[in-house]
Amino acid sequence: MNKKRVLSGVQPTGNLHLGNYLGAIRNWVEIQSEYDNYFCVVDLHAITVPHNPATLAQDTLKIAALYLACGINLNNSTIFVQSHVKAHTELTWLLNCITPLNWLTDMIQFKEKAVKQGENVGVGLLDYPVLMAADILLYDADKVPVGEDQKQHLELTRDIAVRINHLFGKKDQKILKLPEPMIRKEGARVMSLTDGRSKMSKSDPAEGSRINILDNADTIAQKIKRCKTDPIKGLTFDDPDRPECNNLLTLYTLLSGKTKEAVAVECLDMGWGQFKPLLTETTIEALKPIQQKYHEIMDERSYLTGVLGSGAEKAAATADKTLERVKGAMGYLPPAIL
Ligand code: AQP
Repeated sequence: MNKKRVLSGVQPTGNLHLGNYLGAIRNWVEIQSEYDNYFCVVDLHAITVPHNPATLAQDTLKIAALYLACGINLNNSTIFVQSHVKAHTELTWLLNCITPLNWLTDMIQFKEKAVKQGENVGVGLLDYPVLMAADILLYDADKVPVGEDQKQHLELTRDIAVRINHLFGKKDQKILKLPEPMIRKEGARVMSLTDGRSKMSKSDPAEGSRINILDNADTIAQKIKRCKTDPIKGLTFDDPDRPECNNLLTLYTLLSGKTKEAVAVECLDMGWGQFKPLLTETTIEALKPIQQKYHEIMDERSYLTGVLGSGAEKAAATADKTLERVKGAMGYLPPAIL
């Protein structure tokens, strides 16, 4: 029986943090053997906010190396760079033309990021979810493992697929497959270290708000030492008045591999002076093997570019078929076969 297909990706913008790892990549690794997986570095998304051309290529390689370092296995998974597969931009155009404008202006992430960009907000930021829909629909993905922040974009992807099927499909013949989000409860929303009510994010100007996967031991220790806590003794999950406490306990649970119940008992009578060194040690130990592997892979540049070259070839073969199917349904004249 054919395995169901998974697609997901991360933008090469800045450093990957624990939110990206626990909300997305770690879950990819855990489920990968059950699925046929496509994991892309979504570099076209990276320019929807101002970017640095001098670092984009290197950042793209870094994310691909981190996928491998975190445990993505090439026996189950294809790793590729989004801009290497031309069908992504072409399908985006076709989808743009059937997507109502108000579907995009309603997107929460657009509204939040547009405020930060002020008058310089570009059309690309508004169109980001349509590009994301193309990324997913090109691969006939069944499941899309993401963090909670992407749920609305997944719903939009489904709406766009329904619209294409409705406008151009035949009764029993769907053109595009409707994907489902795969959002794990634990780690779906890792919060900032400086404000337990906002999500940990690459674009937060406060470096101390996040722990990056590649942070060294001293940096991790400093960030945890300075992170926001509260004056209450005894640490508990799920208290709405203690968002920082819930977030730090959740990080400890996920990084230690212990159950929530075991952590609740272990930390019930602890103060922050006892808990912070424990979280620091656990974080450093959890990230150490990933960091070691990452540096080995980055030192073997030709191996990495080889992985991305064959990944792009395999991805393009799949994506081109979907693109042709959509163009055929929309009535395009196929190119002449010479
Ligand atoms: N804080 C988070 N908790 C859980 N999951 C998260 N993700 C991002 N932040 C968290 C998930 O990581 C994946 C990659 O997302 P991306 O590359 O699109 O990154 P992003 O959303 O741009 O990451 P940031 O840090 O949130 O960046 P900015 O600051 O630009 O908004 C996705 O699956 C996402 O859900």
